[in-house]
Amino acid sequence: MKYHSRHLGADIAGKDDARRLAPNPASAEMIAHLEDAGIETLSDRSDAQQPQCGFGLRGLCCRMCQMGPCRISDKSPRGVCGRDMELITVANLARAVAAGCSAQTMHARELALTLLGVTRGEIALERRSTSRLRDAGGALNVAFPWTPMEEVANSVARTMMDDLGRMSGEPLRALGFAPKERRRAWEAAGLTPRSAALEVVESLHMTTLGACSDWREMFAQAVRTSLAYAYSGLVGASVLTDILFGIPEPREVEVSLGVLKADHVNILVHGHSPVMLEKLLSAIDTEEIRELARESGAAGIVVGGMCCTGHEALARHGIPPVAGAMAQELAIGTGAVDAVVVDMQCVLPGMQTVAECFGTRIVTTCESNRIPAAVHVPFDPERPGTLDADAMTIARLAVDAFATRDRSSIHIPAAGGRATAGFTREAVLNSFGGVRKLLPLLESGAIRGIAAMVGCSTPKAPCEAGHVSIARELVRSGVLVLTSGCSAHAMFGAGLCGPDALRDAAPGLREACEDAGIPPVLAMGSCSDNARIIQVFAALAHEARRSLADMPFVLSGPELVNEKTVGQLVAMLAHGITSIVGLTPALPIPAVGPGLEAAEAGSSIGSNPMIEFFGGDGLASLVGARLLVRPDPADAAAAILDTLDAKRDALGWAGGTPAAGAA
Ligand code: XCC
Repeated sequence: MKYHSRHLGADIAGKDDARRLAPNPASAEMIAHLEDAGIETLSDRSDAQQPQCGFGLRGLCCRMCQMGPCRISDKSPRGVCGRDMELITVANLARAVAAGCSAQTMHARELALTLLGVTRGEIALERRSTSRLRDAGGALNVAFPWTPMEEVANSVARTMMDDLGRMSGEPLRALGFAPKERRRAWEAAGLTPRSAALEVVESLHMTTLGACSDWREMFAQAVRTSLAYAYSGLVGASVLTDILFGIPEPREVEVSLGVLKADHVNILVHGHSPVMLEKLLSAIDTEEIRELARESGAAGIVVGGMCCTGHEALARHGIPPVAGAMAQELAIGTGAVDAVVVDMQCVLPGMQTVAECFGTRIVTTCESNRIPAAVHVPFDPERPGTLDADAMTIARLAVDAFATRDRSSIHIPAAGGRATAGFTREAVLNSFGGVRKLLPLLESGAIRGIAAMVGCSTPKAPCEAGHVSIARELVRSGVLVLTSGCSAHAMFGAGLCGPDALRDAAPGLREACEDAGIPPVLAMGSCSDNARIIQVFAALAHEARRSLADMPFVLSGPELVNEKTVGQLVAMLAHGITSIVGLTPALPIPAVGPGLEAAEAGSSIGSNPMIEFFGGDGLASLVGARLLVRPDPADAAAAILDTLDAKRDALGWAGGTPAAGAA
């Protein structure tokens, strides 16, 4: 432990903890290796920042005008303008959601423009899924069964683009993908979203000085923005990616850094949008590039996946995942990586330092994302004419890097493993024989509940340890886990999606998963594919004829980092999914006011209007969910199980499965 944060009521990890406690042995080995080599990484910079600002950690500082910065305490309970704790914390939350929505909007925009380019014949891609396109046309109400597919594709892409960007106040068309029960609930609560752009602009407007003084209305705006994000952004990107590149099928792959090979060209793909990735994989597969690699003395070419572009590569091509976003420096630190091809988001500026130490070439492919020393080969979906040639340029550059780099300092951890991943809504339901077979497993208690485990990993915890220890306890207690993004990378590294993952599972869950031929932790893809998790939840709630808020489902985000994941958290709450979060700064459950003493003593339960709203009846009466903060993984697992059991009790469903080994 680096130190105990009285503000978070949590132990904050230091680099030593990451090295000792990282559940993925490859990560632990690389942290030690880079320390020995004197190369700075995320953990060093995190250590150097400690202790972090107690006001910032609780979302209590306001920098939204130039009279500040202001910070809230018992001594000064209002900022200069008069904003109080509630208004400041909710404004910080709303701005984080707006930023997250903006990022996802750019991701979905790239895909919508790509689909338009394909329909116009400007991009040499074939649409891979007619069924997803047909469904999207239906959900967006732009196609009849007899409408020609090219016309449907055009209408889907244009409607999605319009949902991202229009400034009029009409409701989001992509709400056609949402459960009807939720749409009614949002409408009744005044939470129906308009376009993503309008909701982002309105969030920035309402949070600027003197524009809104009612924190409940500001929170409602954050919810509308999160829903625009969820449906135009997450669902938009997930559906468009399926239409363009095909619906994934689960597949078993090798995982972790051990997939890199010292005598091969090693290329990592990193980011979120898979358009350049698809072209790059085709380029690497050409005789020209294979021959170039042979001439360079390479025994072959390895492509490894990082972050969410890694999930896209895994799900559709079986590319092995090597690391989540927060381990990107560790991957480059193997010294084996010839090129990292990055598109958009979660590309840490610090990776450049490590890349320079090893001569690794960084290639940026998104106009939004520039890195000073990188080679920039951008994909502009509005001018896609050079896409194929650009992909070849990148492939040649990676092979050239192999030929010219100093390869004397390669250190590839041997630790690895296997994982089954690439689950869609269809794959999850079909594995169990359909929603009609899966629901009775839930009703009987064979499966105690379903937890969505999502989001980033933070250096405040020992390198993915929060995700892994919670997931292990949930599986042991009979909970099926659906995961995505960097949480899924943590599960891969710890073997929780692998062939032995059922060993410690509760009997009911083990039997159900053995019959289905799946692990107890199902990796459903990138962060955008949280859309798939919502769809599984929605299918079960529909089959049970219940509200989503009634069902034994939870969200666990133990280490949320990116503003995108804050937006996803609010969207899940809006779906009635009670959420248990961990070491997350700037969330509006500050340990201040009357609850200060309890919070400082280490409890996350105090009493102030924020805690009462999010953890009590305020949010519950609005959308049917609660937000609980549990930084300690054991406390988080207990809160998840309590939440699931309370839902089961209210439904009158049988009790949960006893934990494995329990009497
Ligand atoms: Fe977070 Fe999404 Fe980024 Fe990983 S990648 S750091 S947002 S979990 Ni999608």
